[in-house]
Amino acid sequence: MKSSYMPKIACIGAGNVGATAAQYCLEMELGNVVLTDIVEGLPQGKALDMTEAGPIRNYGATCIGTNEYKDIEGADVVIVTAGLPRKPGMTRLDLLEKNGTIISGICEQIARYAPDSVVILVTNPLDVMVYLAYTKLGFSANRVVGMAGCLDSARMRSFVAMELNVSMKNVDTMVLGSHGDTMVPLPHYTTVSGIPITQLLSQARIDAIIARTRAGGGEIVSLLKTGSAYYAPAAGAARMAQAILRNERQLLPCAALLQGEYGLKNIYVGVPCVLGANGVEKILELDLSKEEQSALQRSAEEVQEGIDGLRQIGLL
Ligand code: A3D
Repeated sequence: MKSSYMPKIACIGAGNVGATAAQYCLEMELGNVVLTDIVEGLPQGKALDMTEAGPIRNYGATCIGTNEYKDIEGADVVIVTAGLPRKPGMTRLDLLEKNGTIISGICEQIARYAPDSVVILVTNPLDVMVYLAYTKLGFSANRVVGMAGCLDSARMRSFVAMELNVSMKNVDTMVLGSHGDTMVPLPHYTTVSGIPITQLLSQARIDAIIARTRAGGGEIVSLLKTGSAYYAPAAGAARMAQAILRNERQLLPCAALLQGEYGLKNIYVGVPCVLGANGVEKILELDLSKEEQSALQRSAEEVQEGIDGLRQIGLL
């Protein structure tokens, strides 16, 4: 990317997560934003509203809303949040079919109009949808990445900071695995200004933080009653976009394609990744305890079940 070049970010899905990600990208001055949705007027209205906030919030990038995929042409980063949440009465397979069909259609358009982009998937079930996107896009695996670990580790960081009454900025964590009940938070890689939390908190308090992190999405849903979290998920996606667009080589937990790392093959699951201009520049293999390694294995098995489900319904 040339240094004088204004990057282009396409946000596909102008719902809660997509529109909030667009807003963060504008506020962070990451580039010009194109907000896309199938609902007529929705992306146009939100984009105009965000444009009108620019003079007050002091950002100069443009934001346009559209129902036409041709407008994402040449995007450097594409953030995909289009999809449905699981509704009452819907099975996991129903959701796979609905969101899988949406993601497959969107990937065709991305491959056509933004063939050089790095794609950040957010749609659930995350690890399965990012694998589907990888197969449909035909991009190299480093350019297709899923956002979940940034969110899960940000939740854990917040809970540790609340527990110790310290700044969230001092807390670092690493959460591996799939986005869901089988995620693998790593307490011995969780520190406060370099001090492992195992020296600062009792095992019981650490266990409570891990349980709250695993249930983090559900906690927000039960408070909101309708809808699910979107500020922190959108912040995670924008953070990843920043690392890519500014070639920061930030070490962040992301869903990446594993080809033998952690003993896993041909599967997307959350692992520590160096994110830069080429997307996933490197996957780091951490030393895991026996329990953590088998927890990661269980997580991968859950993702594999989803991938098998996609095959069952003919989407793969
Ligand atoms: P919501 O506010 O309903 O927005 C989804 C948007 O997608 C709606 O505006 C739809 O009109 C739009 N849409 C549907 N089909 C298409 C299509 N073919 N092309 C373009 N747009 C389309 O949902 P949300 O923003 O709250 O959540 C979006 C997705 O992100 C869901 O699948 C969530 O489960 C998922 N999510 C994932 C995380 C992770 O951490 C992985 C966190 C939060 C939400």
